[in-house]
Amino acid sequence: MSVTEAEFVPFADRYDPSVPADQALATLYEALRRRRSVRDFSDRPVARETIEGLVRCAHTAPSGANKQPWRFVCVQDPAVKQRIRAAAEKEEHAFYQHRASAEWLADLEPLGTDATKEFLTVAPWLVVVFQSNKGDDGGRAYYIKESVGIAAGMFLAAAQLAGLATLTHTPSPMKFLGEVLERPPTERPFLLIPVGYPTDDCVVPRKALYRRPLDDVMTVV
Ligand code: IYR
Repeated sequence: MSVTEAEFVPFADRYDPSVPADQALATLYEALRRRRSVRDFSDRPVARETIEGLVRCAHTAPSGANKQPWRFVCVQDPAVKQRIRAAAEKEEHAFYQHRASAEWLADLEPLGTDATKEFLTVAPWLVVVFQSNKGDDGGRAYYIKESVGIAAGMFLAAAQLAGLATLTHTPSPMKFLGEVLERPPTERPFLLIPVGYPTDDCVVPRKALYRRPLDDVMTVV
């Protein structure tokens, strides 16, 4: 047996989809289709162990050469959340006042967003996903955006299954997150995900309910 062969382990005993595909998919689809980006968060707490569970799920993601080029900075400290909010609102003011194009502002109109980001101090957790240009071994990483995007998607799905609300927030530019959270220069902010529960009177934009027909997004050849 060659050295390379010796590096492989049997997979069959780790791969046992005991639930029929259609049934498993129906369960997952029912959960995922209900997900909406939420901006009205309550301050109801979420246990650190739950957040850890979400990161564990995200961390199962595939990545280029399995370098796992992500870091999930989970913020619960009110003072740090306050610093993030102040810096984010500064950028957002500039965005809404002069950085955004007319087309972009028109596209945002149905979402009712503005520069005030109360959720950044109200949500019990802000999970800031960073992309690292170094792999787990300190060497280079590959397909970084793709890898981190997949992990972030899995985080959102896990939160949804756990009955938690999330928002995919991208204050622009996001550079301040690296500074506030004292991350090394090898890490760049990718996505800011407030995690918690919606308020009882939380609303979501009607536009958020719409999904393009499957034929618009799926092609079979
Ligand atoms: N970052 C801004 C603007 C914004 C941009 C997009 I694209 C959205 O889908 C929503 C908002 C903000 O958070 O308000």
